[in-house]
Amino acid sequence: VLVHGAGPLVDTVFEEVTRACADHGGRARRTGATPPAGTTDSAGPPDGDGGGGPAADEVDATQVALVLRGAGALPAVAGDAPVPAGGEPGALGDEGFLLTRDGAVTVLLADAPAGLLYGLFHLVRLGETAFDPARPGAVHRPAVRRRMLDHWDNVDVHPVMGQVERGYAGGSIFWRDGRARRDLARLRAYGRLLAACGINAISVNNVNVHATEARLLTDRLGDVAEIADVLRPYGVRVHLSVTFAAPVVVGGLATADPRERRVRDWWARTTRQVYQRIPDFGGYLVKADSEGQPGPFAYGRDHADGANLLAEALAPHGGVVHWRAFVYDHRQDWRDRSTDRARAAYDHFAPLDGRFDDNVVLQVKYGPMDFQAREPVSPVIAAMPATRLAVEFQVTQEYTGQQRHVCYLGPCWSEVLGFRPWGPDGHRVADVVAGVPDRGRGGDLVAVSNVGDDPYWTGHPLAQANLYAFGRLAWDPRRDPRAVLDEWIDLTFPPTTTGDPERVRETLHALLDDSWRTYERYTAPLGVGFMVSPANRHYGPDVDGYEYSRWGTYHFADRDGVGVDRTRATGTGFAGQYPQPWSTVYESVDECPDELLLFFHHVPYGHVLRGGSTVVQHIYDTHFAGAEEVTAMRERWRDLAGLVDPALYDRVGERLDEQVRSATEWRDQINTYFFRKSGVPDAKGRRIH
Ligand code: BDP
Repeated sequence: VLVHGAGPLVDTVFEEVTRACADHGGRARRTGATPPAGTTDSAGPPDGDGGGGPAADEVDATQVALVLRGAGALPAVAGDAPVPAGGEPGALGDEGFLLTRDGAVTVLLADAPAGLLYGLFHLVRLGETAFDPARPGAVHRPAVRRRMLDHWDNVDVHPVMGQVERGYAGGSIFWRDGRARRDLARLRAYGRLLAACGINAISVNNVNVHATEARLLTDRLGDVAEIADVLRPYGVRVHLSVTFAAPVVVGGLATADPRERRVRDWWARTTRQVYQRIPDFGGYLVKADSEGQPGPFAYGRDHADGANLLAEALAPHGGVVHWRAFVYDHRQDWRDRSTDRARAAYDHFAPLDGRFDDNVVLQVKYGPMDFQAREPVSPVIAAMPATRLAVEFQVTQEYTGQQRHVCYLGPCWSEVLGFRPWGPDGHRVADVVAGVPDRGRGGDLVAVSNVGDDPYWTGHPLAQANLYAFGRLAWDPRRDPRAVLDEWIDLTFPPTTTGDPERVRETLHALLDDSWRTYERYTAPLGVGFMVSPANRHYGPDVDGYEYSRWGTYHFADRDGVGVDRTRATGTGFAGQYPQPWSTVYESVDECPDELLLFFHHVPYGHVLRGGSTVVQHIYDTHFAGAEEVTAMRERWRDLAGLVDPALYDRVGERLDEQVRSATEWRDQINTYFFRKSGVPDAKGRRIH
């Protein structure tokens, strides 16, 4: 295998190739490591062959060449002919690559080092088939330029949220008890994992910025720089969550008002220092005027003023600000039906379209509420064509079983990305994020990370599939999530490491494939959301847990019916935030898709769904079915006894036991609740307590 090119990322590629050759046979060669005169990147080691290119016999033996174009003369890989140029130099872009063949040689070309890195992982995914002479050449490029994970990691252990807010995989890989962990080997392994998933940016601390984290921007910047240094060779740029009040909290100013000269100067100066230490720093992530975080409202300014303040400081250095649209009144009066949390992001941000600087990315949760298992797609995504948007997913399973339940979210994200806000002939959400004239300026895909210091990275070993799927769908949102799942299974449980590979593959696929819909069946019905336990940090059922509280997350169940009237005609008007045809579809109780009925409408229990059954009967049926499916999953896992690693087998088994218990609890509480409210017995005569 020949690796041709210079720089830290190409070094990473060479290391990977060397490692693979050591494991599977073959020999790794390096050329082009000395950058051509005039370039400044001299981080690569000297050419493996002493600088002159491979000797003739080695040339003939080359079977695979990974070549960075522009890194000096193209090497010869077969006889005397150089590798094919593969089209216009530069055409492959910052991260793209071309996989082709030159006679007997498999050739991977890239125009930038990151392309070579992603190409390498592509080869790994393809395995033997990469070398099939019949494989047609193909260019690969990511659909979305920034594919980012947000870590909600605290530096200090938070008294309520712990080390990682909504973390279900142990401690943080970055921080412990107020200090940087400096576990560089683990960080390196993490960089490798991220690159293999196609993720190229992370933020390293919680969006809720507490006192110690605020200092990461200033006197604790060295901790961030260290992480950036380790992740750089994997093509991952580091971002930081900052508090809007930083000029006051760590800058010693009396104000953080965006219109004040000294505030702007402070951000400019501070940001310059950040870039001196971390030249490829990604930028800032801000949760402002949301759930108690400070923001521009305190100074009578709006979110565009706030975001542009930071954007202005970052612009000279090429950085971006991710400004979150998760803004709502978290002190609502539950008796007041005229307010609606679902409306809030649109009401705040849609009027600001066109006012954000070019390096502001408005980060919008995929649904209007808060990462529920089922929500309509946020109408903000269709309302801001002049603004860069990032759609935010939650890989960490706060509301989807907290990594104790198997819940493969690929199909959920794929539905969101494939949703067409302007109807069947219009663009998709994925197009808006990728950038499309008149509809979206192009932005990012972002997700809250599910990774911690757990030996399996994600607590539940099967939750790794979600991390992988996020990265892969961000690279190519049109991919079938089931194919992505199979890819993950093949990479994580390679045939050589398991007994009976076919059975392992089938069982894992069966367990994960429909698990999101299974989860939906046994939890809150028909898109109504929540019903989770406040006392138990959103784990397990508590139907009325949030019903009479300030958070704006209500289902309005009474003796006659359930659901939230969000119509224009009689409700909160949220349905009117969508373009046609969806605003009409959602407005109509007859046209609204069943799975979202209770998100948009308050209906009697006897209301007949499009699917044919009544609302209350549907609730009973899905809850019995969901819990049964989990029991079947538990049984099915036993098929793998002795076929996969025993520790992994036990870990998954324990969690499935808990999922059976929890799904049964959900079933019983939801069914009993609606039976008691409605007085309607189960048409199939099943026992409801
Ligand atoms: C909610 C979480 C909370 C986060 C918030 C956010 O419960 O911990 O701080 O989202 O996204 O889902 O800012």
